[in-house]
Amino acid sequence: MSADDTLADTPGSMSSDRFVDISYDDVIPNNVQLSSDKQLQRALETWRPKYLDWWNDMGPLGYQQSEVYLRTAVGVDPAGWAKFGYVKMPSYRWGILLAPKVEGRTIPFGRYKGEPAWQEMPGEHRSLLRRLIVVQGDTEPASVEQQRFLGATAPSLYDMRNLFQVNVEEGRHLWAMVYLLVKYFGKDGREEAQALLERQSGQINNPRILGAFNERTPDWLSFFMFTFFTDRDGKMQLAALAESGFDPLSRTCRFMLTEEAHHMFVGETGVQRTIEATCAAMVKAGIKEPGDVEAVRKLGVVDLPLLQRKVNFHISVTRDLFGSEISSNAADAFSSGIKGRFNEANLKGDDHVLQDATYPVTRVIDGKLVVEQVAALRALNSRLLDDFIVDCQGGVDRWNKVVEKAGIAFKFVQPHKGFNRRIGEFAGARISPAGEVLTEDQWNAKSGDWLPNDDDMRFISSLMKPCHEPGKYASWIAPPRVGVNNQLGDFEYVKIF
Ligand code: BYC
Repeated sequence: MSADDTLADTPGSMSSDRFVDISYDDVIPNNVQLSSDKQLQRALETWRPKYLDWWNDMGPLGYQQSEVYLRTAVGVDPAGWAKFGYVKMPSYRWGILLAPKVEGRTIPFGRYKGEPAWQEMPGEHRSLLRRLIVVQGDTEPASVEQQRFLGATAPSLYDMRNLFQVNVEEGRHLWAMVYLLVKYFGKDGREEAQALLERQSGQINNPRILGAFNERTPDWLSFFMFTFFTDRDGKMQLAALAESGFDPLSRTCRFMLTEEAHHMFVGETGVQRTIEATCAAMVKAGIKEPGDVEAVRKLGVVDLPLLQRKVNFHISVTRDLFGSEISSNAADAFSSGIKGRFNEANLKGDDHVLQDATYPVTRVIDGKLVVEQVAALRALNSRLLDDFIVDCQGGVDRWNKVVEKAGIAFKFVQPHKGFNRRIGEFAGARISPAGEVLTEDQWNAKSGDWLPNDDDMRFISSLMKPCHEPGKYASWIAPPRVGVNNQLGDFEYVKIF
């Protein structure tokens, strides 16, 4: 079936951005008038089979013929944008959905502030826009590749379903960026769309663009940490791009944020349920001391200090994704009206142009941490990183409540911003989680206490035994409080064939 056949107007449908002119049975749910856009159809007809090949080769290993209880985005009406039902993943209906157009929207920042948002490509900013869309697009398939092997060790069918939900939605986010590339960037857009399927996470010759997306996600704890921290970078970056003066990018990112929330939920509750299982096992065995690692591990749960080391690793790798704290790229993107700050349009108390403003940035100068006032335009990555750190804290506080309730004396903390960084102001410096600048020898003597070591990874790996019986959970993780779409405890989220 061609996109043309499948996307013909459906009887009774309404033709507007809000009410999508497709039925649930269509292959590509969309609100971009795909059925009447021959050029877009042609581009997608070429790209889609290659995408499906990529999904089969690099997407979840196994389970492709299983029936998975998935949500599919079918429209953009907040009251009913998604449908739940059993789907075989290769038949998932990856769609192109943009948040409804806001009539009269103006560019909220930069030198074009107050001018009407661009509905067409602003020619002079084409290459900057293309670069940002490509970087964003590259992360989406990368994360699917990183998570490819996890199905086999899922701690429950509920978790397995959540993994696959995240995977198909990252696939949809790739579609979202590919839509922008092929619709607005002509031949080079089509080439970039192809290249997004060719780079591979962790590959030496043609790796993914950003560092964190070439790391391994070898176990479920890494998956939960990734979806809590790294997907939250996704939230922050998408929110900054959602402010863009290029309206199609803004609308695309706004809708992606709807799905992103679930990914962070999977991460936050995944870590929380791990902590719950640990605390419950410790209380039951009468272990009060979180540092009694051997005794805790014998219970088949993850000790809290190891969880802190996982936090330290994932948060530091994710902080690198914000780029250099001081960046002329970020200044250009802002001044050009392409990428704003988090929550830009609602920020009070400045002119949204930032010509004369400054922002405090922590730097390493002569072996010391010094806070310097830097031109705010050049410090935008630093500011977004600070917003990210604040955003993370809510989840960390909720994790701590679980530990506190169990009466165990332990507190999760975010390490210092400069800890274990490879990009930006702190790259090359050795900084402890508490924020002391260290010598290389001091770092080498202590880093095994701060980052997961080989022994930790072996232990985590030993816990990764599949638990695929409906309603049952692996020893190291507690059941969720509520089922997906309010399903009951023994619901068969994945029918494995
Ligand atoms: N690794 O001035 P600089 C998500 C490069 S996650 C490798 O420091 P800039 C998701 C940089 O590209 C969100 N390279 O920083 C989450 C540049 O290279 P070029 C993804 C890095 O440009 C989970 C050079 O260093 N979206 O959605 O101001 C699952 C100098 O750059 C890294 C975005 O990131 C790194 N960590 O900002 C699924 C939004 N950091 O251009 C999905 C779009 C920097 O000189 N991207 N470099 O060759 C951007 O806004 C910016 O590209 C960055 C960097 C924030 C990434």
